[in-house]
Amino acid sequence: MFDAFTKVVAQADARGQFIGTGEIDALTAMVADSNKRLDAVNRISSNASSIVASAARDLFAQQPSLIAPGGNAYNSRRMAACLRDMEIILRYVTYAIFAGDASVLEDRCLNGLRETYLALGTPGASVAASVNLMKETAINLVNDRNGISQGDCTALASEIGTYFDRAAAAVA
Ligand code: PEB
Repeated sequence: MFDAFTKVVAQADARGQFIGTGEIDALTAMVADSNKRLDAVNRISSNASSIVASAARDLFAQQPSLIAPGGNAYNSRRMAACLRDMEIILRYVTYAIFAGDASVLEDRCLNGLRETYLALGTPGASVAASVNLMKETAINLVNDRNGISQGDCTALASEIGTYFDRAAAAVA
């Protein structure tokens, strides 16, 4: 599990080299923008249950067979497991945003998840759809200019998008 700094250290060490100016510049830019990063993590984390609930509502509206008899989210036990899975994935995405690195998400959440869903008979494409729905809400929340210092969050929003994309691609 790396953050943006330890990842640079590990890569430099693997090459047997000092940390280069390009890497220092990139990390300097990241530090300069770190309040935006922490605000984004805070906004997503403190709205996690509504992000999950609204994505789940949209998913089941788009794919009603999931909650019909025989569907993988049919009955309250499976519905609970589904909402829990969405929350777990969102939680690891917030860790990746916080760390500025996807390895925590990859290693502790996505690694083997496709195989788990295959074994469970859970449709991975539907899980990916739920991740994309959460992505939409989370990024809108990050870009909401109300009640926050104004600034350019374009780069951060697209970085956040890549973590959701990795999660969706891992199970699709
Ligand atoms: C992954 N999900 C489920 C299980 C596991 C995970 C290990 C089996 C054990 C259990 O039921 O608790 N656990 C989860 C995860 C991590 C982890 C992400 C990462 C660290 O440790 N069903 C649907 C939807 C989708 C869904 C498409 C979007 O129709 C999810 C929600 N996951 C779902 C369901 C089950 C499940 C289990 C319904 C229960 C399946 C079953 O028991 O038949």
